[in-house]
Amino acid sequence: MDYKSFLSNAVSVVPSKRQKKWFDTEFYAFVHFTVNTYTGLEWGNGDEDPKIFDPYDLDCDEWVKAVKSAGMKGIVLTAKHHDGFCLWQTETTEHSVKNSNWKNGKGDVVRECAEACRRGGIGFGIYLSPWDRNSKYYGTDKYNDIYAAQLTELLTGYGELFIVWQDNACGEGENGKKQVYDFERFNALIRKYQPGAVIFNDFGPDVRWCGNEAGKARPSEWSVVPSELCYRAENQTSGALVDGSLDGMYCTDKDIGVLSNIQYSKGLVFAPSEFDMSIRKGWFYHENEEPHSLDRLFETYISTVGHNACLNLNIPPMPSGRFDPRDIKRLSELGEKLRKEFGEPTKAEFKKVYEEECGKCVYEASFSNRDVSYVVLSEDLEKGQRIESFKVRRSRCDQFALYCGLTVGNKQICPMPKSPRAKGLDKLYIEITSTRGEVFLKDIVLY
Ligand code: FUL
Repeated sequence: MDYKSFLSNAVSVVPSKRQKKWFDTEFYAFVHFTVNTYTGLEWGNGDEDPKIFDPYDLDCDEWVKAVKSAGMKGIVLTAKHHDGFCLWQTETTEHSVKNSNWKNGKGDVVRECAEACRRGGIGFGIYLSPWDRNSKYYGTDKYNDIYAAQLTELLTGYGELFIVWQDNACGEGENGKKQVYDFERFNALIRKYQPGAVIFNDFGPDVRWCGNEAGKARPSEWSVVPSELCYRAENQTSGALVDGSLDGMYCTDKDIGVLSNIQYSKGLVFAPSEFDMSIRKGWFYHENEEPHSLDRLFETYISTVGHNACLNLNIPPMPSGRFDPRDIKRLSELGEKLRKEFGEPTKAEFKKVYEEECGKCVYEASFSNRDVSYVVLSEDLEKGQRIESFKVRRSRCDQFALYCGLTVGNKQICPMPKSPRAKGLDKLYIEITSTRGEVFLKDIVLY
């Protein structure tokens, strides 16, 4: 394939409807809750007594209120973690809320959480761990039937889901055997019962893992990635230049979607990244852990939601079933900070100007005189992700850029210098310094 066709192939890779909707969700909450909340473990052994699960003061409306105060638009609940304990009234196992004393064994955390999300007008999603340290069938074909049945109960019993989160952690079975998960079958069930939900998995189809649990983004976070990595994605473009060259690629690699990789891939897919991180050190509640500082959370927001990805921030409930007041406070501080920084958008009028001499694309953005703290750029993803690098300048020939960036994608938040150089402006220039094709910005918004 010649270079020109290769580039036009790369920009032809576009998001599905469900991926676009997911991008709009931007920021949502993980809720890790199971028997670990009562044992202090991060990975339960699977032999925990269901009776220890007793969220006597559970209030999912409080969860929803707290996550909304931070501007989050959904909750993803661990319906079952690696220990195998099910938070809903499942027919598939005795290892569930049914055998706890909570609400005389009649409680259902999945239902309470789903209904509270519905009441609060935010999305609801589920995490269902394929790794199950309780099931005696783990490591056999029968376990895949059980997992499929659990998934079906969750997909059909709790209304619309916005995401199904598949954890790839795969440990030992009772007999030392590892399970070969039948993801093809599981994903077909999700598509059948919840066609609007995105499927998160390290390897696609819809949303990929960013590669760490610390909110650390790559300098360039592409949504168009080699199909060797997200091999479960549908709609792969063909276009192998070198067959099999990237087969060892993994989500933790330093570069994923950069030209030097995609040029030598078997094909390309649209698979944007999600950052999952906990508000504290652990995924489950440990009383002695403190929430991260407001600055750390705010910076993580900028470098994830503002870096062509979504942020899934975990808030672990306490044994009572309530959120810790320290976390509630931090969430509301974060919401306040986000409203302060991004509460008053100014949409710029913008037009494309071409510099004759080098054919480079520059956007001129005009707005009424203001001090600029952030310039937020979005590409029209219907036309594919294209921009490789850009500079924000206050005038066409200013030697010093206010900001130098790489990818744009769904949303790129560019913090401006705090110096007088970003004050009292009524024009800005976005100079596209490298691109995979003609550029289509969708929005330039100033704060
Ligand atoms: C990992 C799990 O092992 C952790 O316990 C946690 O659930 C995290 C979100 O995914 O793979």
